[in-house]
Amino acid sequence: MPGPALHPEGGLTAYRGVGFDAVGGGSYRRGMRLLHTSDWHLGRTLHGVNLHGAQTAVLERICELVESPPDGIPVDAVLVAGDVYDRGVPPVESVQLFEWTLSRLSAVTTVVVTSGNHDSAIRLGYGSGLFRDRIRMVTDLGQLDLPVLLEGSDGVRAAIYGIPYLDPDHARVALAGAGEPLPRSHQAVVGAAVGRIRAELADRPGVRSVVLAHAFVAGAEPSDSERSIMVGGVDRVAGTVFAGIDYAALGHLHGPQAPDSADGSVVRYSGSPLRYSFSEQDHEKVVLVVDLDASGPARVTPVAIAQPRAMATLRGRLDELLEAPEHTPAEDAWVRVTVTDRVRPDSLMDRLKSRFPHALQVFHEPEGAVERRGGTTVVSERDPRELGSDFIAYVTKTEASGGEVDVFEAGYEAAVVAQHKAESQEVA
Ligand SMILES: [Mn+2]
Repeated sequence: MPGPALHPEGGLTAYRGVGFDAVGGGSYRRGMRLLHTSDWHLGRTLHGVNLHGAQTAVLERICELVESPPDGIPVDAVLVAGDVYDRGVPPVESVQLFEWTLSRLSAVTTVVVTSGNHDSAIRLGYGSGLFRDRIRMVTDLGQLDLPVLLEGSDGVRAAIYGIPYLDPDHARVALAGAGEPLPRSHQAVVGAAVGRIRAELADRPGVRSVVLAHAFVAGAEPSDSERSIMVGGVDRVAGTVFAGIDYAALGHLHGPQAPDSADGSVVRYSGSPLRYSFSEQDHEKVVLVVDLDASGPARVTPVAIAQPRAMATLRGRLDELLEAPEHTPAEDAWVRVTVTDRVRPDSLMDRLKSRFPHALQVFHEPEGAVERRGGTTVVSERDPRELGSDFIAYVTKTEASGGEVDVFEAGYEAAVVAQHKAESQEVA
C-alpha cells in the first residue's frame, strides 16, 4: 500500500515558480505551504436566519484561494480543525456543501479534517476508511499518531497529525492504555495525545511537525458562539502543551488569535470563516496561510475572507434610528437594535424592518429606567457553573453556595454524558 497522502511534484506543477510572495510580503521562498481553517459550523443559523448561502460563499472563496493562490505558490494541504458541522445530524444541504467543498479542494491538494465538539465523530468520519491519498478524516483517537506525510519543494517534509475533539470522560480511559485513567481534564487528555505524537515524531528527524487540535487554550478570547466544553469547572489547556510541535492548527474559538506557546512552537486559531454572533461583528474573518521552511518558525499570514453581509449594533430612540443618516450603512447589515423610547413603540419590529430589513434582534431598554439586575439568558454557550449560580440566586433570593453550584454542575454533566450516550447508541 502506498504511503498516505504523499504527493511529490504531481498535479500542482503549473503553479510552481510562477509567482512572488505577495501574500507574505517577503522574498520568494517555497517549502511547505498549508492553509488552516476551522469552525465552519455548516447548518448553523443566526437568530433564525439560514446561513447556507453565506456559508457557500465563504467556502467558495476558500476553494478559490487554494485553486489560484494570489502569489502563485501552491497549497500543499488544507487543514480543517474541527466543527465542520454545527450539530451531530446536519441538514442535507450542509452535507452536500461539505462534499462539494471536499471534492473541489482534493482535486488540487491534500485535505486533513478533524472532528470538533459540535460534530458527531462517527457521522463526520463516514468514509475515512475509503478516502485515500488526498483526503484524511481523523475522527477517531486511535488515529491521532498516524500522520499524513507531505513533501513540499526544496526537500521540506512535514508530518501532519490530527487530534479529534477529545471528550475527557472517554479519552482519559482510551488514552491511558492499560494504566489508570488519566485525570479528568482537557489538559490531561490533550497532553497525552500530544505525548503520543511526540513519540511518533522521534523517529522522523528533520521532518516538520503539524498538529490539528480542537481545544480552548488558556489566555485566548472566546466569543458568544462557542458551546461550553467545561468539565470539572475547567475548560482550558495550556498553550505549552504543544511544545516541540512546529505548528498547532487550532479550532474551537471563533476569533483568529495567537495564544501563548512554548518557544519555537507556533500555535494559532484561524477562527471561523463567517461571523456567528454579534459579539464577532468587529472580527476580521480569515484563513491562515502557513509557510514552513526546512527550519525556523512557521510563518503565518492571515488572508481576509470577505463577509457576505455586515453586522451592526444600533441603539437609540426609534425616530432617530429610522432617520439618522449615519445608520445608512446598517440598512443592508444584520442588525441588533436596542430601542430606548420611554414607552415601547407600537409595531416596533415592522417599523425597524422598514429601514433595516435584516434586523434580527430587538431590545427595549427605556431611557432613565432604574438599573435592575438583568434576567438570566439561557444560551448554550454560557458557562454552566455561572448559569447554575444565577439560577439558584434567582430562586432562593440569596447568593448560591459553592456546594449548591457543585450539585448543579454534577447534574449538568450527567445530563451531557447521557445525551452523548444516546447519540452514539442511535447510530449503532
Ligand atoms: Mn466551533
